Amino acid sequence: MTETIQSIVREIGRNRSFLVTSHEGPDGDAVGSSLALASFLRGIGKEVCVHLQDPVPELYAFLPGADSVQAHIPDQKFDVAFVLDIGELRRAGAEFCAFTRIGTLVNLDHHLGCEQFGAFNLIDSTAAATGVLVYRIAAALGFEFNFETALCLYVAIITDTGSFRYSNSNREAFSIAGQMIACGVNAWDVAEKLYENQPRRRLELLALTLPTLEVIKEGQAASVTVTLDMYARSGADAELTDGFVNYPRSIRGVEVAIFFRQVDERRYKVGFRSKGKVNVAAFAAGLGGGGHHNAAGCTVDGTLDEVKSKVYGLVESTL
Ligand SMILES: [Mn+2]
Repeated sequence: MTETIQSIVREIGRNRSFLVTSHEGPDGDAVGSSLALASFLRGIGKEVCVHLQDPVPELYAFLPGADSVQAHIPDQKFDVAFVLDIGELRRAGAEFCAFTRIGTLVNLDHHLGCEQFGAFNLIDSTAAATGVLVYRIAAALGFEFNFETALCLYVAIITDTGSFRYSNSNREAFSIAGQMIACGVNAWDVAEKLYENQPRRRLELLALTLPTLEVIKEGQAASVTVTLDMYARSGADAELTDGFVNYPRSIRGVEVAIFFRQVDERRYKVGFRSKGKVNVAAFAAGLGGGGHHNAAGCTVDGTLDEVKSKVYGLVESTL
């Protein structure tokens, strides 16, 4: 057990009330790791409040404890606050950042270069998900995982590893998933809830999006585009475009996929995905955004043609 985990275990042992939070626009790891930590802490008799500034996405509403997530922090003091999967503290939201009635701040994260804002910082970029760090803490305390905790941890790991396809799908991730299956988690039940449960309008939006495919730079880069007009025609919204960028990336020979998503008359969010050889964080940074080696994004103002020529220019001159 590392010294940091030992310190966190000690903090858990000698305190009673806990606040747990994660980032804006929570994904499967944010929700899963927060609820797993809450479930574990409640399981050992602690008082826990989970606060997320944005609502839990419909997709993760089946997770045990999802209905107890608070949009606002209750007016009380907490002995310990856990901040999960965040990269930088400001992503916890204005309400949490202004909240001062906290004894000890603990930071659990697997983002490379996460800020060390906690009294204790358990940061390990080799962990496939923040859920893995929650597992390590609970395991260090000898916690016997129940079905509820196991389901939350499994979802944290399966979503952050792209169903065990991404390069972070290491032995520890498979090992923990295997233990969670032994606790009663059913792989197909979870897959069905996460991936076989799409609203029809998502496919209708996808059907409008795929004809926008453009392949550039001798097949090394490809893009798709979603416009406000397509939302209106399909009845879908931006939340349902999650994963669309994987279609251009899936083409043989494509190293970089680009997703243009209109957010205003003359404003586009631009998402980049890499297969691994190209660092797309550099593209996003060149346009005022940021991100990781394989996933990054930025916002660019202009008409679609202007935005495309700016982005394509950068990609073509760099690739
Ligand atoms: Mn994560």
